Amino acid sequence: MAAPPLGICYVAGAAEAAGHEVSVLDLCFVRNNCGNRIRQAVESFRPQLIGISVRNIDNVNMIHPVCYLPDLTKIVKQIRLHADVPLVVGGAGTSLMPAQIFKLLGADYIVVSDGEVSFIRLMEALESGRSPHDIPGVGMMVDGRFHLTKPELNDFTVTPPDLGRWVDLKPYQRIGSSYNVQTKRGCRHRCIYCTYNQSLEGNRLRLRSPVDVVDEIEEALFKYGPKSFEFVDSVFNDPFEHSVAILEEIIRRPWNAEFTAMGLTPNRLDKQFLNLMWRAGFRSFMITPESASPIMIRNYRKGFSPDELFQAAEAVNRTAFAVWWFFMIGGPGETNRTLQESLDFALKHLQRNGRSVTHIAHFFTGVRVYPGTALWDIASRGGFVKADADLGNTVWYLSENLDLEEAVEQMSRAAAVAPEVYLGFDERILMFSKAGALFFKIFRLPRPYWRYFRAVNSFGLRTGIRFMFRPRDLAGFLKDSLRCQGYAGRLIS
Ligand code: B12
Repeated sequence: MAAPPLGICYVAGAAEAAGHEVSVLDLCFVRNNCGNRIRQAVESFRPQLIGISVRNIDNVNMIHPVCYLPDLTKIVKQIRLHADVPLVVGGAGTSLMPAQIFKLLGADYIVVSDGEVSFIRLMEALESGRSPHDIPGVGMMVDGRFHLTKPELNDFTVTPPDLGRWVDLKPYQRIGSSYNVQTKRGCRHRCIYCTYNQSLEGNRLRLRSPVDVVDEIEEALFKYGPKSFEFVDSVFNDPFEHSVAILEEIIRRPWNAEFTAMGLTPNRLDKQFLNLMWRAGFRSFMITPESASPIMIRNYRKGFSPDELFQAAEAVNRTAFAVWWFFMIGGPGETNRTLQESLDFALKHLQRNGRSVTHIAHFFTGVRVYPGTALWDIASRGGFVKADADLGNTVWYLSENLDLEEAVEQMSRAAAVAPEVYLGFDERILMFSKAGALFFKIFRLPRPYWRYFRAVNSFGLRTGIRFMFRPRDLAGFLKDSLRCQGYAGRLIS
């Protein structure tokens, strides 16, 4: 699921609008010769400053953990080899653990949270020989110690990112990626594990005018003709009225486009709203209840009631959307009973049974513990996370009341009868996603391509190959994987 680098495009656009000459080098599809590409870019552009966007530090998968930081350090080494200029690091990954990323990459400056204003002010300070240490959101070494000035979260009124102006969108479009659009910043939810309302976007909602958002979509549609657009807000349908205004504005325009969104809440996801989404051009979306157990919905502080969740599922079942549901197993208070409640919800409400809707019910085991979250405090109070813990080490929460062997059994039983149930373990098939994308493209199958997970699972179940590649002792494998990483909860020893 390659995502065009929206963040760096915002920053590039803002820097250019402030009078700087800017060039973006996208390394997403460069496999082995990053060094060459970096050298060529440096030689042709001769930058006076280089910024790196660190979006992901790892894949947040406890079963198959992949850390991207070693590759990143190699990239930084190459940059240092070819350019003797200040190096600034920004992006969501950086904002999650600024001091650690700063140190690991040996950067000169980092920018936390929104990049546009801080980056420009940083460049102005460097140009005029002033120290940028007091610029909001900027981190650097001061008197031998890392110093970070608290970010200021400005209103969301920046230059539209114009992705195709900065990066080649064709390779993204070839593998089915959408054109990403942000309609707001900030999240007012208080889910215990989440970082969005903290260093990433803050909890003050900063809404863009619906007309501006749809103007941006219209311009991109005519300039680059993407097959689909994806809203990348933390929660697309919150505030409800803002999302309604955007959908209505899309409907008012004379063109048609296809939309999807990452992150909807079940709150007020009723027949009327779904109908509006459909009329605007939505054919799929992701939704993140994380649990269907009343206890866990409360413990995670999800901000909706179990009834709202059931009603949302029933309303979705009367549509033809492709919907990817996310469940996070193992948070504080999770037991095998609460897990079963979530599985039963998937088996009862998220199965196709002759309906036209396609559900994927994705169950992840373990909850990533990020610094600054309420979950971090819970884990610290339990003595599982030490105040001086090495944050570069991934830490997972797994409830002490969850019997892991039994949990694996429960999930496997559900997956054996429902192709909709997709386990973290199944992410292995993503290895074949490029080949899959080619197949779907040749046969002109509708996007997003993840809607075919269900069909793939169904095929796997019928032929008996679904569980063939699973480690024989999945619970044991999980425990080993946990032991290799930092972890919290029952398995600490
Ligand atoms: C939408 C989203 C997705 C969508 C993307 C859809 C799309 N077409 O773009 C989907 C669902 C596909 C997705 C997938 C994944 N995601 Co995601 N995703 C997000 C989310 C919610 C928003 C990202 C976004 O586009 N923001 C809008 C842009 C404008 O903001 P931004 O990139 O942060 O950029 C701003 C600043 O960071 C800064 N900045 C950025 N770059 C730079 C560079 C410089 C030099 C400077 C100065 C500043 C700067 O300025 C920008 C403008 O203000 C974030 C969480 C969040 N709220 O940020 C997670 C998040 C980025 N995702 C995350 C992860 C882990 C993933 C996956 C690896 C999950 C998985 N196992 O598959 C994949 C990876 C996909 C990929 N190829 O990168 C993590 C990364 C953290 C980590 N541990 O690594 C995040 C932070 C969520 C989390 N806390 O777990 N994701």
